[in-house]
Amino acid sequence: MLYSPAVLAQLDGRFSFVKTPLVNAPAAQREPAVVRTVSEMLLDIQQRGMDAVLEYASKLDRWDGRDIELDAATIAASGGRLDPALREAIELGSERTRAFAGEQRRRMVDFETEPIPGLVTGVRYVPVARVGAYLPAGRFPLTASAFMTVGVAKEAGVPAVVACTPPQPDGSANDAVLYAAHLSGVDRVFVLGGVQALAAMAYGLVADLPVDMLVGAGNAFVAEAKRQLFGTVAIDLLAGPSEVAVLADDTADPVLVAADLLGQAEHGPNSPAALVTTSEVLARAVLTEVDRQLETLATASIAGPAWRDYGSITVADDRETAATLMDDLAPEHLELLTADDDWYHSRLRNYGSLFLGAWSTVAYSDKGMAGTNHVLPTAGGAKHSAGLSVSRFVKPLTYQKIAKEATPQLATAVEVISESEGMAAHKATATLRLDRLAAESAGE
Ligand code: HSO
Ligand code: ZN
Repeated sequence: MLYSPAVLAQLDGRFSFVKTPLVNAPAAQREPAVVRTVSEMLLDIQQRGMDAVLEYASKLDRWDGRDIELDAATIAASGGRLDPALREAIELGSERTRAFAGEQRRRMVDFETEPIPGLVTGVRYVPVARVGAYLPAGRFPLTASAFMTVGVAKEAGVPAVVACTPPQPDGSANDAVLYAAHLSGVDRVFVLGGVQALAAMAYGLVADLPVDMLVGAGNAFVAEAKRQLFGTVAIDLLAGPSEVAVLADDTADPVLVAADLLGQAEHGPNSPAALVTTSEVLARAVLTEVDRQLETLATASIAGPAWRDYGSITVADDRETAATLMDDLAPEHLELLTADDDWYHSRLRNYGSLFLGAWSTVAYSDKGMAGTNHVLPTAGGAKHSAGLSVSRFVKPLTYQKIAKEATPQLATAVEVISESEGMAAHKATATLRLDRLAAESAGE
């Protein structure tokens, strides 16, 4: 029995506990109209190149015909146009994010092993050569996205990282986003938004050559463009609406829990926020507290509908049940506010990023101050994937050096397997070497 009937009865029907106790985000948008529009645009851009890109920029973003590439001096000067406190905060976030990524990179160590004499196998970690980052600047500019994409790619060792960011109404780029990209080590920046930006990077219409990988979040069209360009390039992941889940017990402060739920519900009217708790008392208190905080929240027009339509509160009988529910939900962000945080930490396996303790909150990572990445799987994607990190930009390339001594064992076994499969040419590559070996020892 997962849910206390007493709680269910009193939660005024706004939360459909029993039918759909936890609500995943809608999967990355794949509405037919979006799919069609994006595929038409990509085809058009592929055929007509930069002319098509500029036409879309003018039509969709009212781009006014200036050079879309920003020169290095303009990028570098962006910091000077910011409020000093904002500038310092961006410097801290950039530094922290790169430091964490650097730690991870240093732990990806090339290695060699010699399973038998004469057979040496190894791994070399080689970064992809060219990355294109999309830096959104829509309803919210998400300044820290540049740390997460550009900065982490640079720390991974990617030689060329280019970025596109959409124009603001006056045609300029957002200075905070630009400064974040600059500190993150971006090589070139183009003021270009949406599908046309991703296509231009993937098809090599800007920055001389096609990129090998596209990263960064955006709206439904941007996500769909990445999905359709996957294969031509690699992508980080397909992010849907941002989500948060809180796992709390009777030791949690309902004021903090409510604030942290609304903290991500603010992203959009379809952003899920889920509370799973072992305490019925906390469940009631959070329900009341969310409504209280919404009364004065400046973004209540977004967070309110998100909470109403995608919010959920689930009362679990015990911590094992709570943990199982969370692993099934596999939320993008998961906060633990319990007396058993360490137990949950070792027990849970599905989440984008985990926040332990009442003093840790998602926004710290969102804004780059924790140093961890905020590009994370949504809509249950955490069951099979982790978020963006240096490891996504680095390919573990294998190699083998094989010498004479290993030949008898390898070649004989390969002959047998190839023979059984009917693969004569494979077999011949082994037989030839065995023959050479025999001839050499006969000649000695
Ligand atoms: N929560 C978003 C990232 C973000 N939120 C940045 C605010 N700023 C996706 O993880
Ligand atoms: Zn956020």
